[in-house]
Amino acid sequence: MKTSSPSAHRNNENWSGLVKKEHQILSVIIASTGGLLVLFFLVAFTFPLRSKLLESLYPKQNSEAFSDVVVLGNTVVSVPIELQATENVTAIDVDVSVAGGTLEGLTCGGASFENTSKSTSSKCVIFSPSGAQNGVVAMALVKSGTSGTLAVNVDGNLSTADGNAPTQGNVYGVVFRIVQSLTTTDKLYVPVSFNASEAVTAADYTLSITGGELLQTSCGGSGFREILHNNNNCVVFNVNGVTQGVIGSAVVRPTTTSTSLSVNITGTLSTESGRAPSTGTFNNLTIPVNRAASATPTNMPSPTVTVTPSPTVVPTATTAPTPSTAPGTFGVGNITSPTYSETVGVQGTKEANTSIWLNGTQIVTSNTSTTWSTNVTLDLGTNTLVFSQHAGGGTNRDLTQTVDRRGLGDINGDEVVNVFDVGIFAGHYNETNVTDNSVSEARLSDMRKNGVIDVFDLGILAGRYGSQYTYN
Ligand SMILES: [Ca+2]
Repeated sequence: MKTSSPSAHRNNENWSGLVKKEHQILSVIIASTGGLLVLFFLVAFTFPLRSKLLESLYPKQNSEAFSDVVVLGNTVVSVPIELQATENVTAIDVDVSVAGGTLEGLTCGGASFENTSKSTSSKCVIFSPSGAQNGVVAMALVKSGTSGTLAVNVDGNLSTADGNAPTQGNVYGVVFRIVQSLTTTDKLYVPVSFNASEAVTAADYTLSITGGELLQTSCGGSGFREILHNNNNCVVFNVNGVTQGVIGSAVVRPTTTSTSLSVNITGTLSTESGRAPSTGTFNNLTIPVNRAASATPTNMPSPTVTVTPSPTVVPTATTAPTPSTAPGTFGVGNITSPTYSETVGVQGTKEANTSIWLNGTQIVTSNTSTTWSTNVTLDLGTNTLVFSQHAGGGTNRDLTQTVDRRGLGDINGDEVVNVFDVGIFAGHYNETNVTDNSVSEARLSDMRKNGVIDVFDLGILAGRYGSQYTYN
């Protein structure tokens, strides 16, 4: 028999409401792809609310006034596709085309937007159960040509939860001028990439620049989606895992006196097993600066686009143990370990007219029943539970169980929620039918304990990222 606390019931009700909403959104998507396009209103040319800062760095596609952000010719970069809207957008279809280069790949979804289908290599249908007004919703992997401009053009249909388009909103690509060498007046768009000997499912990296300054960063690409983004630090994950890829981008500018600009990438790569690949490196870049064409650059503040993680819910857990011995003899049901649960229900069997004790404290007074149950509160770390059956004055028997309780998000149990936990999580992302009998990595990735490892669990993991715990 399962037991749960009142707070767990409330949480379950909240989540079931969200899941219903998610189903409604999916229904809208299905209806629209079935031809009821009235549900989506084309807003691709609706004038956007877009910050001056982003406008200056990333002018919208088809603009006559091209940005002075440049990209080196014959270079593969990962380009963010951004949402800007006046209302919460819950569903988007995105159609990407490239001029002046080639589209090499498309990663659908951002931290708050989930990919639901990708009909072709250039299209995404994505949704956000909670809705969002802005953020990166996809990353295009593009290779620049040799001259002219590289334009990542995006057509998007946006829908709010009621099935209507937002009053104002759009999704944006980027236009770059292609250069062959860097001058001190250029703001250069550079890729962040890695190579590894094994499939990498998560990366946590930080950029630093020598001979120049960092103006802006984007996280994701090559199937990697942003999970966290703080200034020059990115945490990204890829459910499939790849041995190499472009997982982020940066806009950099050389100083007026520099003869070369270096992009230094430090961080950690993780595989699905929650450890680093045997060999894996980020690809640092050093780019010569052509001083002949230098001029005084204008000051440019550095904006960041941050995707807000979804809500955090602490699961209250229950276990439904099966008594290990037949009624009439003393037994303790198995307790799932490791667990995040602070309180677990324990059931067992006993002889009639006996009491049950836990670690020297009586938890069930002597009675005629041949079964018993109790709730046990766990400390973080290792809990040694010694259950005893007492008959009269003596102790009949001791049964010991060891239960490992971990802090939420610390899947591998090393007292910190970091990229190695994300790596394990990514390896189990989208799994269904997760139960107490599943492997512990899957059980601990299902932080809501609803049998499905999905974007809500990702939101919890993002909310706990960087947390440190102390285990006994
Ligand atoms: Ca950990």
